[in-house]
Amino acid sequence: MGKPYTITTAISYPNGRPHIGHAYEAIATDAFARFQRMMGRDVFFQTGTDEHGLKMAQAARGRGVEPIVLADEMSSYFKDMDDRLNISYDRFIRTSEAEHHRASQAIWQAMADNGDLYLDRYEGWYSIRDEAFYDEKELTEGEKGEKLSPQGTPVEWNVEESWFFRLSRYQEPLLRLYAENPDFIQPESRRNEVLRFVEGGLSDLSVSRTSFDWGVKVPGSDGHVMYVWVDALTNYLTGCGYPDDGERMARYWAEGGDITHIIGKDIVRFHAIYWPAFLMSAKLPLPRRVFGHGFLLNRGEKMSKSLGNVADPLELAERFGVDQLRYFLLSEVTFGNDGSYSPEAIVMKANSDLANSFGNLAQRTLSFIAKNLHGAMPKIADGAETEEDKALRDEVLAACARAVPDALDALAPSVAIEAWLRAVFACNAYIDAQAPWALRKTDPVRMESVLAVLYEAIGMLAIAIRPVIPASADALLDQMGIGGDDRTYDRIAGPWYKQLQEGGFTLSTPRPLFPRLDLPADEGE
Ligand code: ME8
Repeated sequence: MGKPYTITTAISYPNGRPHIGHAYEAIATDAFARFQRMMGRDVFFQTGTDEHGLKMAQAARGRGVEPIVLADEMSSYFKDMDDRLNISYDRFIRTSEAEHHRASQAIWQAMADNGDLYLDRYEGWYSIRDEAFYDEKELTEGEKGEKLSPQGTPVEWNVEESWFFRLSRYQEPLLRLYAENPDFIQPESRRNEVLRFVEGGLSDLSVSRTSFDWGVKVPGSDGHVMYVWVDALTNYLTGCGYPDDGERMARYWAEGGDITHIIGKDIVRFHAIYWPAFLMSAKLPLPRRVFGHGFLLNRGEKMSKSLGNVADPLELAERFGVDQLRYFLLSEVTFGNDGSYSPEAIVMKANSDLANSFGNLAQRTLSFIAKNLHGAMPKIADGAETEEDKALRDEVLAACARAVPDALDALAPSVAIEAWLRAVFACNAYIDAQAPWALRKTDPVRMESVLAVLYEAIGMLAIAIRPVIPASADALLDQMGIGGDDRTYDRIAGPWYKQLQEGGFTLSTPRPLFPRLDLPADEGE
């Protein structure tokens, strides 16, 4: 096994069904996890649901059920979504699990032992929708003069006895952390926001509630449940074996470990400020980086239940295909920026890049081989390789073995896909220029060389794009006879092609992978 690599999504509130924003985060994180596995890393990928807190308690009350009943039902939709979208998580965690309660109580105890928790009275503003406390100075005014959080959600005045975490103690250690690890918060814009916030001073944080009981019990303090974010953030440790499984912790949550949190931009404050402060207090290792991705907008507009424009990711996947949706989301949106989706945009992208460019390249090359060479692997005669052949091979190899992995390692999927697509275009230009169908009569030896160059290039392209469109890429690789062990970045250059030739592999008539998608005429009005 290679070096451990831990990667997580946020855990979602299962107070409703998953939306496309949840799918986006899961898909991006999945592509990174698959990529690292293909690099030989020992990957642990965790996702799940965040089931405690007032928001869940209220949603359950609204339906007249116990919170756990709502959580059981809704959490299963999130898991179904992940399974349907081919999300290769190693662990789907639910914060209502006993194991997670134990981890949360253990980190609480560790923070208490460090002298960072004290009992006091909380008076201040709280947003149930954000499950967040806000300072008076952060609030804005709504249209009717009501107070709103910086996220635009309603806030209420809250007074209760509460445990406090001495966050104020951590201003200097946090600023040092950011200074010493410039990549801790990404992208840059998010880092600047956090820096400004922390430089402005940190107040102690209320970390328990007494007005409801749907949460993790505070050890030794009857009537208190933990503030939902304390237990939610701890989910990352639970999955890594905290507090009992030292071996697992040493593997996936170690000092200097390669630990990445992928989250949305609205919850960067919790992950980049509270979370490292809790971990420092409990004397636990810190993650390596927190990436705050952008928001998905429906045709440029914020999604909301009241606007009725919240897209169901499963409906989109059903209609356009899982890999088409994955490809669209990862190529269309620069990771870190907001992005917009619409059925037309998905159809356009899937048709132009997958059906017309890559799919067509594979389909016409492979069916030509199946038909004209009876599926036998084409060969390049000794010394017959031309400058054009070499140039294409070099270009495709550079994209697939360097540009794509470099970009995926840097959490830049759209950059990876751009490099990949340029290599696909180069193959299409090559096939048009070499015109193997014309060579069939005039120069069959040269025709075989051209087909051999293309076969190898298509194989490399299929391997390189696996993290993004795993099912389609694997279906193509299956057809091409390229085995599982060869589907990694370090074996992209072979010797698989040579082995196929020597082993006498024969190609069957290929099945098309990417049907051209149509949009109903009345769509998008
Ligand atoms: O925040 N586009 O849960 P959540 C892209 N339970 N991403 C979006 C999005 C959109 N339109 N809307 C939401 C929570 N997200 C907490 C997390 S982690 C210890 C606890 C992202 O269900 C959002 O930014 O509201 C977050 O990363 C994830 O979806 C879950 O959001």
